[in-house]
Amino acid sequence: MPEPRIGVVGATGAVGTVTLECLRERGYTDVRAFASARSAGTRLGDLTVEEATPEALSAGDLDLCLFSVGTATSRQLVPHAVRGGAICVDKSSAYRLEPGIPLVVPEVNGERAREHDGILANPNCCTIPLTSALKPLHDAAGIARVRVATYQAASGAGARAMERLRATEPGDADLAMDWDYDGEEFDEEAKLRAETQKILELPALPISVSCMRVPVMIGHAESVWVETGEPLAPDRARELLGAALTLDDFPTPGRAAGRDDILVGRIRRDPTVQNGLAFLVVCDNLRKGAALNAIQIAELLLRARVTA
Ligand code: NAP
Ligand code: 2RA
Repeated sequence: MPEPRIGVVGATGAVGTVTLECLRERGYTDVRAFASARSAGTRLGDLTVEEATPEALSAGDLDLCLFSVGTATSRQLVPHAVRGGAICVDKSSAYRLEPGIPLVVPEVNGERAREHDGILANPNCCTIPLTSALKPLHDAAGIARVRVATYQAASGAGARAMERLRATEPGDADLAMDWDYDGEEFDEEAKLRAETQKILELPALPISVSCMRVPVMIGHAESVWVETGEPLAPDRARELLGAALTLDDFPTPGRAAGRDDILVGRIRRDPTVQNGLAFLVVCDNLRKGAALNAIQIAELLLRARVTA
């Protein structure tokens, strides 16, 4: 198969720079970097950043576009890249809940990727580890209810937020809730619930979410409480979770940062409910939470092209 011609749109951002790194690590060489007019002409290693205009993206010389720009910019630019013939994997929330657009975690619902019509959506960086942990538990015992508390790193809010954290004195660091608030919940909480329901194909699954930004550079952690339909012993849950994720007694963002796998630990009974389990999942939000998952989605399609 010829080397895919890949455009990374949002290449100067927190996710975009890691996307370029992951592509390099995986041996892709025909890669172009796109960002706004502000960054056009700047250098990223041996790449010169191009402006992501409708004309450039629709020119017909890209097979795959990996978008990590804001939601409004994705809505504006993705259709042009599709028109030019590229398959687009979008990491914003623009398309995630649109009917007919696959929202994919390869290890959870990779088979859905083939149903695309040019656009595939990459889930929120908390949804990817959460669904990766819930899927094997659901397959074994059925999931009846989920409660989640997140501890999300500054890099989840982008490159500028990382700079702000670097400039913060340790004694001044604080928790934050920097998402849109509707008076009851943050949009981040609604996204995590709705995306999880879509990926697991459990639209009525009760999920209660509470999100928090913590002064950590990389790595989102989530405390998860699950009620299963059938009893599931913690030892059996550990076997199931260990087969899908990486067991770690006390996973932390520091231990997950820079890794491609999802860590899971503190697996125990939740004695406050019937059939209750509690555990902690942690992953690098820029890698498996964003850049890497999107590349893995694309690889499902590239592989399918080779075997077709
Ligand atoms: P970021 O660090 O702020 O980067 C934003 C990128 O978008 C920059 O490269 C920026 O280019 C580019 N951009 C902005 N306006 C543009 C325009 N009009 N045309 C072309 N490019 C434009 O943000 P990020 O954290 O990488 O997040 C990017 C997207 O991924 C967001 O939708 C976010 O929700 C999603 N996401 C992020 C994470 C995470 O952990 N950070 C995880 C999952 C999903 P300039 O440098 O030229 O401004
Ligand atoms: C966050 N989930 O951490 C988002 C990524 N943009 O805020």
